[in-house]
Amino acid sequence: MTGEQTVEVITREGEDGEPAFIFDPPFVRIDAGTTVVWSNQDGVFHTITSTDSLDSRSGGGDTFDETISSEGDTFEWTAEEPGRQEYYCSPHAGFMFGSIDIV
Ligand SMILES: [Cu+2]
Repeated sequence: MTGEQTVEVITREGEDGEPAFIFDPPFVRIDAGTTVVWSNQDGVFHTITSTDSLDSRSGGGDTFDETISSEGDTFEWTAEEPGRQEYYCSPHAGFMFGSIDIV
């Protein structure tokens, strides 16, 4: 998804063997300077909490830690530096997470 000004990631309920809730798409590759817009589309309370490693999906939040609790809520974050930013949803940390590759 490089070459875009903004990229949208939605929250939705899982289907067909997916976890109960997911970020869709869970993994994106974008350019530095692109804005990621998370959009709550299932009306379930979610957070978008940054983490240094998806292996430890607790704590974190150093880069961002936002709540999108209702349908239509959004959170925008602009990727400034190349690298990887991983994140998860705090109440659904066991299965709801994503990763942004910034090139
Ligand atoms: Cu969640």
